[in-house]
Amino acid sequence: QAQKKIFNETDEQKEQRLAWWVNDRFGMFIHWGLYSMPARHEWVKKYEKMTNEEYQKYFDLFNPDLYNPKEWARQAKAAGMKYAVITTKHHEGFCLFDSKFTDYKATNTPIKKDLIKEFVDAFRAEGLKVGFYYSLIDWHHPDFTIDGVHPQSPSDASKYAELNKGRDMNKYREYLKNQLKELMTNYGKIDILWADFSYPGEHGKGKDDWNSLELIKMIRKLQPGILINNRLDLEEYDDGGDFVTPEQYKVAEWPTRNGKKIHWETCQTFSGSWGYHRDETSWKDNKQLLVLLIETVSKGGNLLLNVGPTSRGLFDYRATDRLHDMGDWMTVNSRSIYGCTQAPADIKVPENSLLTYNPDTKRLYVHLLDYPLQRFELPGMKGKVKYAQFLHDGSEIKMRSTDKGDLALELPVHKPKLEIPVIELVLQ
Ligand code: H79
Repeated sequence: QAQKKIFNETDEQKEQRLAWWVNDRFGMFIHWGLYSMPARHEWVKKYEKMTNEEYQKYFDLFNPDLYNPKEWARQAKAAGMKYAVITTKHHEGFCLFDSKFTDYKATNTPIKKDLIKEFVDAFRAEGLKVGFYYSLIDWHHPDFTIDGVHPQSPSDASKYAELNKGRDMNKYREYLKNQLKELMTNYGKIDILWADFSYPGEHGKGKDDWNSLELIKMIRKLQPGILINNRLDLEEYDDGGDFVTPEQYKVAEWPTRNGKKIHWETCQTFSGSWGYHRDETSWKDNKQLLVLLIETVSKGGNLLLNVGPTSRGLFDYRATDRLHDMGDWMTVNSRSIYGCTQAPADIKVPENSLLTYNPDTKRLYVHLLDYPLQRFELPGMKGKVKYAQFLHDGSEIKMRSTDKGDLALELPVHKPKLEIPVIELVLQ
């Protein structure tokens, strides 16, 4: 089958470019903008059909006086995250960075700072990789045409043409290009560009509206090592995106393209919305979050877990608590995450567990979701295991034969004091 390609890069070169990301597995998403002030979802402007005038109060008063990205970086790192992707601009159009091409930016609010510059410096200093989320959609720019996702979009689509008189997507395309050029030029090395999102169709926007082909070429030229997600609507090309991005749902199995397993990263929230939401009560608990991470790696993917900082510039205590608890688990169990992937297909998944596998060390990790009573059977593993131990304390787990002559482990009666204990099996 003929492959349509944009770049001259071999599969091997691509794997090298993505090697750090495949190894690291776990990153932090950060959604921060004016919407942290209403604190009721980052789509509030659309959901409540606010005009620019109604939304202006947030811009006039935006003053995150407690912003300290060093503390954010510390918390991300302590949770075991290795990279972070921040919203430089979300759909509302507000830029956290200092752009020459708009006045609608943080430097013109009471905080008067390039928040992205400080973010990049702080996260780099902690040894974390840095990514930029950039919204292709813009609900503030006067040339962005009103369509199905715009706050001012009327229910009757025949009214779009009238409303869009005076709006010029050519100018908006120039704006996109100019801003992405700034982001790819003014902040040093950038590891990820996370564009969001395309919705091709009659009342939507896609590659021709953004000029995606030109954008992706410019981005890769300015940042040759960068990874780019798949939301520029360039799916017809084999290399129109480096990884797919299942958002807020669980993939049934490792995603494929033309029958081949592909790179993927699921992005997930703590509580449903991405921006800070004061009143949301649907927060996932520690076990759910750990299962999310482990299950993702067990299917060969990455997890980008989101925090929505408050308008004062802090992580909400509910986020801080959860990051802290994940960090406690990661401190002793990260070996089952970093450098790991799906277990070989011939290995049977034991009951109530999730498997990950490190192909370099040939170690298999059994995550015990429901702690079994004493005997734990590993069907089909007889003669394949050299040594078994708990990962959190490196204590030996004795192996024995089952009645059927298979392999079983002798676990202590009491569950070790951690949410999901992990058994490390050193394979022959
Ligand atoms: O930034 C976060 C979200 O705000 C943003 N992506 C994450 C990372 C996002 N929110 N929703 N979506 C992406 C997908 C939304 C799809 C829909 Fe529609 C918008 C469904 C209905 C309105 C666009 C228009 C697709 C169908 C109609």
